[in-house]
Amino acid sequence: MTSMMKFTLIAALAATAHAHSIFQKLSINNVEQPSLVGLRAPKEPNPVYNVNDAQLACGIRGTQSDKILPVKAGDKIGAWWGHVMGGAQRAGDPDHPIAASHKGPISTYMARVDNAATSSTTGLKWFKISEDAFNPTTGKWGVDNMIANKGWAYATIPTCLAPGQYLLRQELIALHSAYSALGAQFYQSCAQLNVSGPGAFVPPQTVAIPGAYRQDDPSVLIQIWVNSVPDNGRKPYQAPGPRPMVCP
Ligand SMILES: *[C@@H]1O[C@H](CO)[C@@H](O)[C@H](O)[C@H]1NC(C)=O
Ligand SMILES: [Cu+2]
Repeated sequence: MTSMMKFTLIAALAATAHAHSIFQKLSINNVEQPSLVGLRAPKEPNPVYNVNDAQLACGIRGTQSDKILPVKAGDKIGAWWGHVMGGAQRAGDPDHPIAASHKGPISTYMARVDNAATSSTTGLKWFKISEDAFNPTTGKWGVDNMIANKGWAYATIPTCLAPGQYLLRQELIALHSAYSALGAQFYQSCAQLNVSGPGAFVPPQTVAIPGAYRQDDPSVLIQIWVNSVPDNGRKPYQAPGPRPMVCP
């Protein structure tokens, strides 16, 4: 084997081992925003593994926009995922928007902040607004739906929500190696939003992130491979954390 062949082989193996993803762009009612505008996002497509890591809130510290995006309660927010910053790593990249092996749920949370551009992520009170976990009838995970949507996963700002500034956190959990301790991969970025609207609802039930998950939660430490298929044996799967809020 020549050294170039060896290098190519090692590079290919490395790329396979690190076929991760970054939530790096937003849309508001299907209007795309420029890359990273209004976002706090990792620079590299690497996940958080430890559910007690402070970076579970908004991802591995990377870029932080100085923009706060104006949205209305009821708006449809899109999160766009790409294999590396910018999207595909190369033409025909099979691991863009994420490797198909990375089965798991996609959940969206929000937390009220005083200033979405500058707020710390420590001590925030998060509530879930939507989740796309797993359909045991079809065997499709939230990640499968995101891939079918060319990297987009959506959530709607609850119509009843009190106006104000919020961080919106979308989390993708890849469960393909979650059968062993610290095997689940947590990917997330946070959008900086200024929500307007007639609502007044302040969700009474909130969680801390980190804090909401345990490393041995049955939805975090889980063998989803049954007979070599990553479909959880078609058994129901509940994403970790609280259920999404509902407007009164
Ligand atoms: C948020 O929106 C409200 C209502 O439209 C507006 O008065 C306020 O200036 C906005 N704040 C920021 C930081 O964009
Ligand atoms: Cu990965």
